[in-house]
Amino acid sequence: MVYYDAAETLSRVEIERLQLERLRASLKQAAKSPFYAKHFAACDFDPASVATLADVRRIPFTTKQHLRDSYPDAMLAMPLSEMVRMHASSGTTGTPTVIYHTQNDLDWWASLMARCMYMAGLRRTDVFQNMSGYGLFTGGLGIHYGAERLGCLTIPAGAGNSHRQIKLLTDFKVTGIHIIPSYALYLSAVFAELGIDPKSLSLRIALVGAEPYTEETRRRLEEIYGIKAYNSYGLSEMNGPGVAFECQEQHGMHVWEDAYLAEIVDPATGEPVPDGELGELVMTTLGREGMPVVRYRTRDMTRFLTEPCPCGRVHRRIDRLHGRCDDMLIVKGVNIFPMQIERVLMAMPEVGQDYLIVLERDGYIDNIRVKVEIRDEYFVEDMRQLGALQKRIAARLRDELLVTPKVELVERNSLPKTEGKATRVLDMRGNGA
Ligand code: DLL
Repeated sequence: MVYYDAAETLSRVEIERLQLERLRASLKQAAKSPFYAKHFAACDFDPASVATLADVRRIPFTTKQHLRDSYPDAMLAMPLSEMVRMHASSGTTGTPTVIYHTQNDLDWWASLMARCMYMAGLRRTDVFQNMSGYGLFTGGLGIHYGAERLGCLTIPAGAGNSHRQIKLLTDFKVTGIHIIPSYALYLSAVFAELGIDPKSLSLRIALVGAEPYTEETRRRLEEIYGIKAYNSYGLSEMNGPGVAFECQEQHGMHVWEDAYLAEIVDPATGEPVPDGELGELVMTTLGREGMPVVRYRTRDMTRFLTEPCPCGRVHRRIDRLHGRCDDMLIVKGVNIFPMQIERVLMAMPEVGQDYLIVLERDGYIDNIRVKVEIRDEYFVEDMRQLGALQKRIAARLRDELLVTPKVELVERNSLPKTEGKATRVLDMRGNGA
């Protein structure tokens, strides 16, 4: 195995020994914060009593609401004067959640990030363009410091301004990029408009994450750009990017278990699910000193992959994220994840790079309408052909979802665009939906 950090080569026994040692230290550190002092006392939990990794289950979960209630700094385990940076989650609803970092925390995060990038095949000789928003969003600075730590020439392009992105990519012979999947799809349409084939650039590797996407989308991106696209998972509460990342096998993401303790639980009961079964990911920081977070309910649905990874790393892998538990739509009594819809659409060559799911209420009945962008060459004037395409898409969606959605074909660039993560679902059902 070619590795960046010796921690990648640890055996299962060594990982678990290290985790226990770090968990004990981390819980002791957490107890210094006003929030965890109270949280632990409320359940009569003494960090010194932890003898096995399973003992963590005696601690109640930390939720997003706890983080909000601790706003702005009740989770700090060290004085504010020791903190050198804060980030806030991209949460679109309510009070943002703030995460603080000491210099040690940032150093560790940067080296975890560099480890991910090296694993994906990037080296110090690469020219790396970070196309995600800088600022409070961790995809900017988080990835940026990782790329610099690895030694890449790092271009902090930020989000949006597609013509400038393409100019930078071309003029500086960029070989590696970080990009969110919805923007990568959108940018490919801009390339097409400009008559530039992205394959003619020097690009080799893309780090793609921060929002759910399907294997079909990955394949589409790899084909359009002529690259390898690696899935990258993280969340602000656990630093940001660099939590779990694909190796060159591109089959599930290794969670860096020397830095995080991962559990997968039944979202309804909070009990662990058997390995291999779908559940909600729960994460604990094992090394963050400024603001440790214990048993955080991510709301993200995934499963542990149980087969050993051919790459040789034994850090456990999680499956591509199925979406968040709160993203699940219930239409006519059927549970639907938006990613099921994306999977069907992105496998169809006639479908362009964008779509929108609209939930509507017709009297007492919920309906699902999918607006689908169609590629220019298929947007013909012959109504019969368009009608047939519409029917074909609806039939494929029905096979996957078991309810029949209304399909509306739309022209390129007619769906609303955002600069950050895409909004895939528009709920028009009004209150009480
Ligand atoms: O999105 C951190 C990040 C930045 C990850 C850049 C990867 C690349 P937040 O803004 O706090 O942090 O959003 C975290 O985004 O709980 C997931 O629901 C979702 N998410 C992140 N990565 C993936 C992924 C950053 N690869 C939330 N697949 C998480 C699916 C993802 N969902």
